[in-house]
Amino acid sequence: MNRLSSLQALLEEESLDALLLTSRVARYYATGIFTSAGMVLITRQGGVFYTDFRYIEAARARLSGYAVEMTDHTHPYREAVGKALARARVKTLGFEQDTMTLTEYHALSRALSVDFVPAHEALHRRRRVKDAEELARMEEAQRIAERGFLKALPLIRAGMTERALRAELIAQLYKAGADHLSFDPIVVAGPSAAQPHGEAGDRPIARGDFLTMDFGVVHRGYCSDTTRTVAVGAATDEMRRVYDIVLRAQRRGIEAARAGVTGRAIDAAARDLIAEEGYGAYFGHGFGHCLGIEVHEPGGASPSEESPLPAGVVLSAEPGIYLPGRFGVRIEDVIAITETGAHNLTALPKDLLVVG
Ligand SMILES: [Mn+2]
Repeated sequence: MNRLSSLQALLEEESLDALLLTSRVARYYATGIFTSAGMVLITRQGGVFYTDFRYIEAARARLSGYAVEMTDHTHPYREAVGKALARARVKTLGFEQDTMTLTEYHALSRALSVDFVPAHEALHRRRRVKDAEELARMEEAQRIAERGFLKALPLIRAGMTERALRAELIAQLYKAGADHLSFDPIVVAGPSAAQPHGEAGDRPIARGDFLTMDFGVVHRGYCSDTTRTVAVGAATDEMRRVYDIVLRAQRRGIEAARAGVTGRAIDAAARDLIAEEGYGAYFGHGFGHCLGIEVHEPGGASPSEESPLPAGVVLSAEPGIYLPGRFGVRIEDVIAITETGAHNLTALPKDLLVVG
């Protein structure tokens, strides 16, 4: 995927002469290749990919549309970019202020005689709208994660530790075709499941526990993210009631999602239902976050998201109820906003499953 012309359009919209991409993620977004080092400069005239000896062959072979320039000790990034900026008579340079270190910023701003303009938000507004290729990769990532999860499910036994189950789940995710994991899976049971992002520990999973598994894979550069809570052996009426509330809240939020609706409204649809059922104090995080090349990208559905979402935004739908010291439930799908509603990229069933 090559987004040179799309990023040149961003220059136009933001009244920038050029854009300097320094983060690994933004370089990938611009060029479709991952490198551990490099910079991408976008000007109105074209794009240049700067990298070092380790990546130069791959970059020359695989990058179309961009000029490729090698940097080294005698021709460092700052000098190479500086020359290009002078040639293109750049006055305003957009940069990624949220990921650049202060050291890098000081070095660049001393070396380059341009105005540095924060461009992180504009870049993210563009990145959050996914094209058909990105949506296809994300849907395939969900499928891979689901296949792995379904292979791990029958391995769950009362008496095994959260840590042991996490190891099985990781193995199954890779066997199902994951390139990488979006994050180390969260596997928490019983009272630990009341901590939304608890760490898998050495406590054995017990009969009667709720068990929450939050997992994701990376497929061709794009992340999946899924959470399911299952009951081990048995579930009390209260557990079933709480599960049902979370599931209805999730469906309510997804039903509220469509282009033009704010993240706040989507969140509120789910949050209000949970509050009406008396558990408002136990849903302490947002309904969902954007994701794509990164598993957490800026924006999503939470009380602070007050601008309307455009079609193509992909976000998680993951309400939860967490009762401290007792149990927790979270159900997470990933949805893509469309003009008329939301397309659910997740195909896993959501009815309460009793396993083990
Ligand atoms: Mn998530």
